[in-house]
Amino acid sequence: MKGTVYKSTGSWYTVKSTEGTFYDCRIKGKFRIKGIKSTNPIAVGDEVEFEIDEAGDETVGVIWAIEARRNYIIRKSVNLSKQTHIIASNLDQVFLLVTLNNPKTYPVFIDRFLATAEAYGIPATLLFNKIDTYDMTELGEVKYLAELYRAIGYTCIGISAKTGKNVDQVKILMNGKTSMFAGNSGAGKSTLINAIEPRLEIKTAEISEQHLQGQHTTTFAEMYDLSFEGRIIDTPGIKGFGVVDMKKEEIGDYFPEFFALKGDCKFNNCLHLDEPNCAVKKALENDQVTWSRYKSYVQMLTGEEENYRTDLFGEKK
Ligand SMILES: Nc1nc2c(ncn2[C@@H]2O[C@H](COP(=O)(O)OP(=O)(O)OP(=O)(O)O)[C@@H](O)[C@H]2O)c(=O)[nH]1
Ligand SMILES: [Mg+2]
Ligand SMILES: [Zn+2]
Repeated sequence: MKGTVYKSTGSWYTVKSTEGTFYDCRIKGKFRIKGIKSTNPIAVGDEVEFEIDEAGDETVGVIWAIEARRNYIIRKSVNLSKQTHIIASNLDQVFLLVTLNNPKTYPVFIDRFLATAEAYGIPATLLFNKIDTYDMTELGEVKYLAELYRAIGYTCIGISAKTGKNVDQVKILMNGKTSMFAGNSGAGKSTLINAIEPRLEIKTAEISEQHLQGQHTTTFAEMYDLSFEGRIIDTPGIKGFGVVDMKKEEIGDYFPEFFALKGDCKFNNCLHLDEPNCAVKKALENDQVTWSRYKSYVQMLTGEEENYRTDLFGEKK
């Protein structure tokens, strides 16, 4: 039988068969997927082949094959720095929920996320959530950020998952697609899914008063069918996306506004650092490229990752 993985807890997988029945499955043997050292061999979104094993009264599926992935989003594993964790695969698009505070989403986090999506060729949209809580200054900041990222080519929407403001616009974008919501813990991913599909009643939780951060309420990625055409994947809050094995010369290509200028750099392998006649540096001086984007780029390039590595993924306490 063939099916799609809707949930994975590491030892159990929920698979929806092509006929539309859900099965609890385990995996058979070891899956080694070429080129990826991952802590989870099978992820949400994977297309798999499985067979039904009748053990006594129990019906258990056994996954024995996985189809090639169209794409996937990963994060680095917490303890095994060389290993990666696949968050989800076979995505049509990804949405990043950005919040100015409670929790604060840092620009470098946004830029890493966008570069990761570019690297895997997945269209990305930024959702500035919790706009019901912002004062004029903060709304101005949202406007500034939205304009910055729109100028690069990303769709940006200011929303409130709580009041439902502009959620319709998100629904329109989700129509007919498999989407993933990503963002820091507490940014409102699960709340937004509930706003879109109230019957799902996904668990959400208040921001911790002590740390002004989310509490890692969602612990496993899970896919849900929507009542309109489309599927959504809720994911646990993460602090960083891993772009593993990205070559130095490649990173600039995942910053679309840099990539557009690359042809005007003197050297075709220009890293936009100290090379002479660099079009990106020139654009930076003319304010056509923003410093925040450039800073994120340099940080990714120089592997200034200490914080990023150690601060990667707050495990459920
Ligand atoms: N005021 C306001 N609160 C919101 C909004 N969206 C989410 N929240 C609140 O933020 C808190 C965290 O929301 P969750 O949906 O649990 O966040 P999450 O991104 O799923 O977090 P994790 O599962 O931990 O990754 C909850 O108390 C929500 O009610 C919003 O638009 N406005
Ligand atoms: Mg959640
Ligand atoms: Zn250059």
